[in-house]
Amino acid sequence: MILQTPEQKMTDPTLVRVSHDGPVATVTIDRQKKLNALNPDVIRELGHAFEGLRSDDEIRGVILTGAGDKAFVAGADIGVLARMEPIEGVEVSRQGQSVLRAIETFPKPVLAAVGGYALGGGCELAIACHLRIASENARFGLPEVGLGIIPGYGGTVRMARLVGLGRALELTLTGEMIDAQRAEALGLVNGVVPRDELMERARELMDKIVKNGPVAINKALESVYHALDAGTEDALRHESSLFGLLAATDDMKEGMTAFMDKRKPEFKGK
Ligand code: CO8
Repeated sequence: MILQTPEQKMTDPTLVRVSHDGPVATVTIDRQKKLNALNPDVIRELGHAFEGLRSDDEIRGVILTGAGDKAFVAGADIGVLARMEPIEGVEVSRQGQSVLRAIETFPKPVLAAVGGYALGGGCELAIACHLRIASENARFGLPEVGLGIIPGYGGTVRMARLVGLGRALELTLTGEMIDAQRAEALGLVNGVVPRDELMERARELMDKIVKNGPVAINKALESVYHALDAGTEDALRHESSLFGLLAATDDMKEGMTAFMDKRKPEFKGK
């Protein structure tokens, strides 16, 4: 069953916008009056946005952000959660998890540009992305326990992997917010920048990635994430297989030829 708020029934047309600029797409969650809180419509549109970008050969990287200056995403919609029955709770959690998992396993790099609150499901969404850059006014936290629930979009799984067990437990059990500087110190974000430079600096970071061989970037992501779930020997063999596979690509020939010719490579993603 899909839970709906009364407000949603009035059909909110576009809660997730996608724009393209060269090889980089920007996905913007736009539900500003509720600080971009994730309701089932936002989750569904977010899933569709990434589905569309997955097969778009022009796109080599995605920046995910929230509209407005105040929030990336202030969490799952508490109005929806408040009316949740147990079975629905499982379903709603699984629906959100599958969209976040599609982002985590997205074949191209996904960078979260966090310009304000990233709380609860919003923080979980940010850590499902491959990289994060935050504005100075960003705030992170997993306040779920203060509402009598636990993170249900993968936060109890991904946070410890990202920042370590002790730090993840501190965030999860206190439910307290941390500022961008502390998030950077914990390794929760890759950088902190002034709010008005957020999108520009996110793009600069993404440009440093998408100038590299697209197939290599894809296989690097695959190898790193495979290793998180695999034993060491399996992970090393998997890395070798992917490494060998890249010898079959035009991109490898181009990358190495360009180095020897002392020019910049022009990768085709093949
Ligand atoms: N859900 C619904 N509405 C929200 C949410 C939210 N998470 N966050 C903010 N809003 C709404 C407010 O209710 C308010 O609406 P209205 O104007 O109609 O009253 C509007 O956004 C603006 O918010 P505030 O007036 O509260 O703005 P402030 O600047 O005073 O405060 C805060 C900003 C501190 C971010 C505050 O809004 C807040 O604490 N928000 C809730 C944060 C939170 O607890 N998030 C976690 C939610 S639980 C969750 O994410 C679980 C994820 C896993 C779910 C798995 C199964 C679905």
